[in-house]
Amino acid sequence: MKEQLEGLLQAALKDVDATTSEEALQELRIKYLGKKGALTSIMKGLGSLSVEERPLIGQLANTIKDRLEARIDDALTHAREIKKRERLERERLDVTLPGRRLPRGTRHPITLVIDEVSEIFAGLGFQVAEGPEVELDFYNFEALNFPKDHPARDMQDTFFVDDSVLLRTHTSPVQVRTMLKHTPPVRIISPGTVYRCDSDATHSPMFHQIEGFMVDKGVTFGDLKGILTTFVTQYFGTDIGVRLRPSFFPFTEPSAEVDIACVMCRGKGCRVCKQSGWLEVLGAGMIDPEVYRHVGYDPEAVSGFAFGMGIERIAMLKYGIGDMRLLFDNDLRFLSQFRGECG
Ligand code: 2NM
Repeated sequence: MKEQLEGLLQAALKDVDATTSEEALQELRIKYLGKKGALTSIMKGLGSLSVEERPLIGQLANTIKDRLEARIDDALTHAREIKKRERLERERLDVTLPGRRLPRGTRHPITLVIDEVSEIFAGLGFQVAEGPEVELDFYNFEALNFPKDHPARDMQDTFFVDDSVLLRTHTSPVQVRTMLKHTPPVRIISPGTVYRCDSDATHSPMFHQIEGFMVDKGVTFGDLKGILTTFVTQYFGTDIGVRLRPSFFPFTEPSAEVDIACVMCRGKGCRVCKQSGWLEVLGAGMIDPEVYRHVGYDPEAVSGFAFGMGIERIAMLKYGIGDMRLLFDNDLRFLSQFRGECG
């Protein structure tokens, strides 16, 4: 039995030495030391030994078991170590590799103009307000002193949903909503999308506006001129020429148009300014007392001015865009030329 045990030990050690995988080592442990293993089966013969031999063989069996156990544990530790090293090698990361550049989007020029103009008016104390594009006739026309038979209310210009609901034709209803909600002093600009039933090379049925207004005690036409001149020179350059011409709007009296010296020819006369040397950039005026009555302001106590501009036109002048349709085609070769930073 002693020879049997020593033979088993030699065979087992040889097996262990020849084995590298964790799974195979676990199987060897079962094969030699398990409940139905080789050692157990040899020890079944213990009962046939003499009383003197039995403890000696028992001791030998224990020693063999411990040695084998220790060898398998060592081999397992070694196998796990190798496996871990292989995994680390496989998953090796070169942290010095340069990163992959993500393609960056650009702001649409319409958004860019809205952001730039808002920034200038924010500096003059104005807040940005927005409102619904599907509007009530009351906010779009009635409260703004557009008489029922005014040409701007014609089916030709306005997309009606029904008798009293329409797509806003300007962002002025935002001013009306603001005045109904807040008492003076108020200083607001309202950028947004507007709709008019008009479509050709120079008119899109969907376009964009920025309007603004200011109402307080004692606001004068001088304030209008000062604020709008400040805006225009900050946006188009301090050396740009500015002039005001008399005009008409249903919601302002008196009304004016703000021109800048042509950005292309600087006032000499060219195709862009139709040889006049001037470009119209803003409509404006002192808010008509009739508007105040509709929103519950006292026209005797407060006064103010309002203004509006078409963003497509401003974008074309600012960025030298020759065809308005470029602003609606969304061709990336065009759009990617504008500034990438957002916000
Ligand atoms: C313009 C020109 C002149 C305007 C007036 C108002 C309101 F609601 F305060 F009466 N909002 N916007 C206005 C005035 C708009 O756009 C060419």
